[in-house]
Amino acid sequence: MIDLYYWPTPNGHKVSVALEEMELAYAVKPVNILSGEQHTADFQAISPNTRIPAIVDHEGPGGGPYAVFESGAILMYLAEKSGRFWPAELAQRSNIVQWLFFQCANIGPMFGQCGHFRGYAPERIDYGINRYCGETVRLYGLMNEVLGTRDFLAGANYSIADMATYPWCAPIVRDLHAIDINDFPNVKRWAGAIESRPAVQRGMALMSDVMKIGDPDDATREALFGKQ
Ligand SMILES: N[C@@H](CCC(=O)N[C@@H](CS)C(=O)NCC(=O)O)C(=O)O
Repeated sequence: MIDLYYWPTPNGHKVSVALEEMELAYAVKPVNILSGEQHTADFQAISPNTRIPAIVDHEGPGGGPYAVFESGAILMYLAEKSGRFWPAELAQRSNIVQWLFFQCANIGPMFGQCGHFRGYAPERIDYGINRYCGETVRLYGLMNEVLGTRDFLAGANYSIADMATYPWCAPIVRDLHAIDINDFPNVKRWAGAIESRPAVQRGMALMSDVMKIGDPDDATREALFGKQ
């Protein structure tokens, strides 16, 4: 059994989707990041950077519990463990790892900051919006180009790179980022194909009743960003 330390956000969804896709048994351990539960010592022992998602695999590599933090590392761990979405051939696997790192190093941070300056900053700061939302549009353009040459980010097959990227391009997140998906027809086609997968629908629906993006009150802002 795998414990999933989770809250319904784009980074959380990467792992709920992957667990559903790989048909691995898991138990959800909610970590309410809006009320500061990520800052407890117990959670920090599992996730040193005090961010969700994290997992504890109770049948880990030594036979006992094994904790993994950072969503990209979790996806690679689950793919290796399940043998699913993890091709044996080196070039195919490396393509997946490249696009997974691309997500973790670019899409996540830039889209995240675009959302921060649009939906969370206590005052409007045009420089931040222009910088990060400009990068977000550039990255959509890059994905649109790539997805004009193949069905999925890393090639012909759906992979953990797509599982990592799709939640950041889901409709509720696009709204926050002021992205019109019709400007990026290949991304639109790719997102539609991913959205139609039952495992994606189950993973994205996990705890969706408490999902809230943007518009924080003062207590939530303090839990997420500390005292300003
Ligand atoms: N690089 C990390 C980022 C994780 C992350 O930023 N998680 C957010 C939710 S999407 C979080 O836990 N935020 C709580 C906080 O900022 O205190 C990963 O990919 O796992």
